[in-house]
Amino acid sequence: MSQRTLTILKPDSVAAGKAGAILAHLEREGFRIAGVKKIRLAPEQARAFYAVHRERSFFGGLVRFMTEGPVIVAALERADAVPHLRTTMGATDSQKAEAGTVRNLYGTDIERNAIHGSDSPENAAKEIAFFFAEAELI
Ligand code: IDP
Ligand code: MG
Repeated sequence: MSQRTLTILKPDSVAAGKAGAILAHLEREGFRIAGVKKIRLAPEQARAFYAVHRERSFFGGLVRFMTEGPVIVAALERADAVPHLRTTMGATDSQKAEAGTVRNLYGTDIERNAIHGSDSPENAAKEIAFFFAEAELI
């Protein structure tokens, strides 16, 4: 059964001109792009998106990073999209991400790690609705 997940190509990826390469990597992994847009997150939006981390010491830095420049958000579809995207991304810390993963190839460290991916089907549905109306997904 096909599943949807949300990805964000973070400001580091977009600024480095790697958005196309990362989307191509995801398509090679069998993800279909159901919806995509380039936006600049407002601080309030970044705080809301990462609200689960608001008590963490890295929250302020994360919000600053996510709002420093434009991002590309995309709703992706394939079988087991949520776990498969997490595997394709690699570990949170780019320095520890497995060889050939998006974070290993394009990330820098534990904060500037190139890409976001939803961590559960429930959060994927919420995160997709955060950025897309159902009519924008094809
Ligand atoms: P994930 O993106 O692999 O799901 P989370 O733990 O959900 O990782 O953290 C969300 C984002 O917050 C990470 O992708 C990264 O950009 C940032 N982050 C996580 N842990 C740290 C940290 O210890 N220091 C700085 N930034 C962090
Ligand atoms: Mg997470």
